[in-house]
Amino acid sequence: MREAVTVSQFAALKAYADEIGFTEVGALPLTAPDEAFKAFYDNFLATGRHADLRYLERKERFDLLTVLPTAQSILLFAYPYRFSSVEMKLRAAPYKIARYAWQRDYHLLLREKLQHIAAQFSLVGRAVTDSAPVPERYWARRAGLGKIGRNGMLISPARGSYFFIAALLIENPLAAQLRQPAAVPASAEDIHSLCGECRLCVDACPTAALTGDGLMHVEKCISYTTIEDTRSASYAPETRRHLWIFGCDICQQVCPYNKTESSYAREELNAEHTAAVDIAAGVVPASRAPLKGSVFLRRGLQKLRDNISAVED
Ligand code: B12
Ligand code: SF4
Ligand code: SF4
Repeated sequence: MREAVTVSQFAALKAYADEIGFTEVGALPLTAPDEAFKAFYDNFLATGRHADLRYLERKERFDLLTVLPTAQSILLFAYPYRFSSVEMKLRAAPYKIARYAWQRDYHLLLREKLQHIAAQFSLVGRAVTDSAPVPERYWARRAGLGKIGRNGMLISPARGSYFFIAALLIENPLAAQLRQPAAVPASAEDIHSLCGECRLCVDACPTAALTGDGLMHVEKCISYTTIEDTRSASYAPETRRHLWIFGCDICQQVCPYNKTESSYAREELNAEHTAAVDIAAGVVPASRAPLKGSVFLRRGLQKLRDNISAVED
């Protein structure tokens, strides 16, 4: 049995995490997701909302032990990625690239950071950020990192939604004082308390992808079309003028929770990748080499070219 994470160790871990850019940290003993979530998720799949994202059908997503069979606990982290320097470039760019894509690939960046944290506090485990079958918003919400908004984003009432979620599954148990009872109110309550009557995101979505209940029709979302869909993007004329060629931030841009100073990350933590600057200018490199270390690499050059053509047609 590994040593338990104590209250003082967790406080020190949070302080260290803050130094390296994480704004929130939550901890949960390993447990199964509640039945309400499972039913919700099954319905999401049964109604075909997930388009052709077949990996979302993997039922291991309900069982964290498939990710780390010896796990005892899960630590959840929020890592903000909105930088004022990028805001300026994005405003001036002829083609729009989602904010998250302007920096080093977050899979690499955050895995390194979580490994640092694990090493610093002698924790044994596995770092995950969209790299294993884990429903991250669900666990992060349950760990208290935010609430689910009408746009489906996990939103911190204090800091908005421009943050990644990362998880560290660990073999270490949590001290009794850290084993807070996990209250899991229905996500509909989140929208009620967070959004109230606001529907700005739903009204702003150019493809009517959002259904107003925190869910979306994935195949309609520009983020899906420009990143995940293996076919060439084809846009309706009214959508083209928005010029998003890689991801989409419209339903976050309009959200009042992202209108505050505290939705920005500390500028010194910006790990900007130069590929974004060129692509946002409409220049796709001739080879894959300049994309190394960026989120564009996995999508390939042809997909980028196709996305640019799709908004120009
Ligand atoms: C597939 C995927 C996509 C797909 C589909 C998105 C979707 N809404 O399902 C596409 C390509 C469209 C996409 C787009 C984006 N994505 Co994405 N995506 C994922 C991925 C890999 C899986 C999501 C998933 O499981 N979807 C299935 C649905 C059912 O689950 P969900 O929307 O994630 O969460 C719902 C449930 O958790 C539910 N819920 C939560 N708690 C509870 C409790 C109960 C009781 C119940 C009933 C329900 C419930 O509420 C949520 C909203 O409905 C995750 C990473 C991961 N491994 O989780 C990232 C992730 C969700 N994406 C992320 C980001 C940043 C984006 C974009 C902003 C990127 C961009 N700028 O283009 C957009 C945002 C679009 C939007 N409005 O959601 C972040 C979100 C961070 C945050 N603060 O919420 C994640 C977590 C990646 C990460 N590690 O940071 N994404
Ligand atoms: S990311 Fe863009 S297309 Fe997708 S739901 Fe939000 S506003 Fe609509
Ligand atoms: S824009 Fe309004 S409705 Fe949409 S998530 Fe933000 S507060 Fe909620």
